[in-house]
Amino acid sequence: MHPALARLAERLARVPALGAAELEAEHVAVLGRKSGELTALLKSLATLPLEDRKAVGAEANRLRADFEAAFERRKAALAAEAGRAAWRGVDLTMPGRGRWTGSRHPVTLVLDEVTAIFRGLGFVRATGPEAESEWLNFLALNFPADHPAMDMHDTLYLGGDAGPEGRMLLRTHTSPVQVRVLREGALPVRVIIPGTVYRKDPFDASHAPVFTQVEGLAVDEGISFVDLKATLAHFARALFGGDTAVRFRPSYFPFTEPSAEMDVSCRICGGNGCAACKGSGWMEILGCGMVHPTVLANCGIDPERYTGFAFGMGPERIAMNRFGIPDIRQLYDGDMRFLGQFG
Ligand code: 2NL
Repeated sequence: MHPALARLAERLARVPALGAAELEAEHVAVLGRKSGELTALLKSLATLPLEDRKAVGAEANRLRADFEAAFERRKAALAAEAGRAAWRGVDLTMPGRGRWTGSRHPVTLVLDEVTAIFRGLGFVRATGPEAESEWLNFLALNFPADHPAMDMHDTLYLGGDAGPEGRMLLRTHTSPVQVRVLREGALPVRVIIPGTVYRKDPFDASHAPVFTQVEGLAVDEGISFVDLKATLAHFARALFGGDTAVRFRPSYFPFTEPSAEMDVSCRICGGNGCAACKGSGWMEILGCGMVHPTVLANCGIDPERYTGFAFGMGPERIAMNRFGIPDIRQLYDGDMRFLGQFG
């Protein structure tokens, strides 16, 4: 027997034990076009004596087919082994992690409901910037220049030079949007304004430095306090249920006269008095009033011809009351296990 055939047969027997890198090297060493031992043997057949050529040639060709098959098999076996190694330590009986499902924030749920109710009454949504001037946020709204809300202590001033309408600040309510709408002068106006507002408050169970407000405004000829009461009573019943009682208590805001707070019968106890309403049977949900004539005049509107009502409420408070959330921080500390429960 040709000595190369014997050596190659031994090499073939060792293929099933080779590692991945050795397998590559062995493939080159046996079948490589330039340096492969079997390739060299096949090339040398022409130089053999005629009587050997046929037998050696047949054996060499069989070896080539056997090597090719052995390399393929070993390669597949190594790939399967690597696949199994990747799963080692993975417990296939563990429950899956489940897909993340988004949900709406409780404040968004309330905001959407409130705006939808007013949309049904012909109000349109308006928005405006969160950085405003002293004029738009305070002075146009009839705040006296020495009002405590204007203090550095209560309002976040932005620094930098004062503009033609005073220093710049982060709006403390959404009312400057209403001033912008009124200044445009396209009357009558019925707007509902949801938005983020800022106050220099500590972040505690009942205050947040960044929170949400919804305000509404209707200005036209002949609007009276009756329109205010009927509109807001309808709103309360749409939001809290048709059997909700409402009451208006006198209040004070610089931008409305007269001013009132609207209470609704407590949804927890139905008005009998409980811990949630501190025994009163009522829950305060919004402030409102007839737009102060000075505010209309500041916006270029003739207060002798036009009147209007306005109101404002805090959706956080309504959401906390509706869902029984005791601490406003739970709405804003981003714990999705908590926030995922509502919408
Ligand atoms: C509250 C009370 C209120 C308004 C907001 C308003 C806006 C203009 C003119 C007059 Cl441009 N009024 N807004 C009126 C009454 C009350 O908010 O307790 N908000 C959380």
